[in-house]
Amino acid sequence: MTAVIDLRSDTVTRPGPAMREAMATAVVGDDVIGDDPTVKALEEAAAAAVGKESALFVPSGTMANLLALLTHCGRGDEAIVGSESHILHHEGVGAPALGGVSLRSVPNDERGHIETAEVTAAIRGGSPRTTVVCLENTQNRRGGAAIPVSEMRQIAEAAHAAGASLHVDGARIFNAAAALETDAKTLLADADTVSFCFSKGLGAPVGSVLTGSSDFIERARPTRRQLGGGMRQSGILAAAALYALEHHVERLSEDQANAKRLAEGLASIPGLVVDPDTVDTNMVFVRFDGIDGIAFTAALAERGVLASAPVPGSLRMVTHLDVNAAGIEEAIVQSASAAESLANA
Ligand code: TLP
Repeated sequence: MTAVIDLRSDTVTRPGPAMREAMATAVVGDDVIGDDPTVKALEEAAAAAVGKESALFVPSGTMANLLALLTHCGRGDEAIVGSESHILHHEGVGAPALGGVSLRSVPNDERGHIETAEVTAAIRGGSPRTTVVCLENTQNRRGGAAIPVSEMRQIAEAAHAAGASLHVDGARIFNAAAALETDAKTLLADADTVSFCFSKGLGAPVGSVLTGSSDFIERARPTRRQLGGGMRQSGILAAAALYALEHHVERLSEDQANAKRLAEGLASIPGLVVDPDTVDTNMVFVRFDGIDGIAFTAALAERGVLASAPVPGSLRMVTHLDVNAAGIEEAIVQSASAAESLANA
């Protein structure tokens, strides 16, 4: 059998030889003491890439979002999040559990959009008090949809008018920028804070950042320590992230073309329901018509193609730098074979 084609997530990528070389040769210090030059270089480059003053390197996207909420909100304050946000569904209820922050959700529609009026209506000024509105871009549980600048701007204005801040969970913000044919700075111009990940489509093994004003980041720093996120010779990880930022942003459009091709191929297979027009970035969500989704996922895995199911009732395939165009064609062939085996069962 050929090598496994792992489309469970873009988090599964492994560092290639050039990235490993950058890690092996990184100049490091002790970042908790504040003297790791590679971490400092990464934080500067990351802040610049999204047009913010400062950045803080953290182990995960979950910690970056948690730090954002713990810094924007005091105990008893409220954060507004999308009903399909990663913060609400996949981050272990961190901000409520650890910071006494309440999460109030506003609806994400089928394509991940949030109505500005819903945000305005949800913001509260008394007790509880809304101190931050969170947007996710790309919108993972809504097919990896890219949320346009105009929507980001309107929601930022609504938040700011009510005295709240805007935090963007931009785990895959460079995928969004590529899909919208803009740059991350433009897309994030109205955001107060932004988190993004090196360990997803950018292909680094570990790491995310929280970015924002220098004052905000200095307030977040002691909380990172409190959460156990202070890392020592983390320049080794930062070197991989820096390599990713320098070499793997431009190529994200390849992953997105592969996702489109995958969606088109899957759409022609009886029993699979996919709309290629809804594929904005590197995710393809598949629904089923007359086929059992769990049995299909298992049949596909037997054929060497792995997919995941973060949203019940659908299957997700995510393209990334470890799967090329030939791998995508193979995934389509094996999907057809898996679907046929179940139709004939
Ligand atoms: N998402 C993972 C899973 O947790 C679902 C994935 O495979 O897509 N924000 C967004 C929008 C994310 O998609 C993720 C990870 C995170 C934050 C958290 O990042 P990590 O896993 O680094 O904590």
